[in-house]
Amino acid sequence: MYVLRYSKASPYVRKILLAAHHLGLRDNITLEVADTSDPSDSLREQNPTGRIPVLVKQDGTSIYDSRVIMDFLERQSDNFLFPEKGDLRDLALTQAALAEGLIDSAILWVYADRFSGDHPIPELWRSHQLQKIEKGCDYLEEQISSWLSNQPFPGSAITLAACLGYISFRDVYNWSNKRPKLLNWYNEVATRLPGFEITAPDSD
Ligand SMILES: N[C@@H](CCC(=O)N[C@@H](CS)C(=O)NCC(=O)O)C(=O)O
Repeated sequence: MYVLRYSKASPYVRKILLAAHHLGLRDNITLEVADTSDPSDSLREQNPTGRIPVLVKQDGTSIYDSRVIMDFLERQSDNFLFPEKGDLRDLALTQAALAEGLIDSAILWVYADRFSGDHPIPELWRSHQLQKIEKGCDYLEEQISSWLSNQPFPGSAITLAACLGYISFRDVYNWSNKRPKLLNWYNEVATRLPGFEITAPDSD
């Protein structure tokens, strides 16, 4: 049994849970809520950066970040998240990296408010992040047809599903507006991933 330090709202945690569903490993993972804003949470002993997800293995060692956890889980299963080698692996990992980059920008957009204290929200910083999200979504609208081969390697689709779900959940950006191909991909591919509904973000 593995322990996943988690929060239901985290897109990186959702990525891990969707991967676990696909790999048939969800029942091997116990969830333990982590409070990333509490310096006394044991999370900081498991990951000095205080970020989730962290996976605690059976021998008590902790691994992070989400990419390392995905790689570890994939090795515990007979199913796959990414092609094993070659150009297809490079392509799938790059697609996942794009979705991760957009998640990073969405999180930074959210944190601009959360960590501005008594100061006004830094709009310049927010628009800097929004531009990346907008550009990324434009690119996806053009390229999403190359992501359609969801099976048997859904690693990049899982990451993009978590990304778009989070952008909507936090009301960061209306990514589906005037992007029919991306919306269609979300409805036809993302929502059909095993565990899609049960992993949806619904709280802090
Ligand atoms: N590159 C990391 C990013 C993880 C991350 O940023 N997690 C957020 C929650 S979605 C977090 O823990 N934030 C708390 C903080 O930055 O202090 C990964 O892939 O796991």
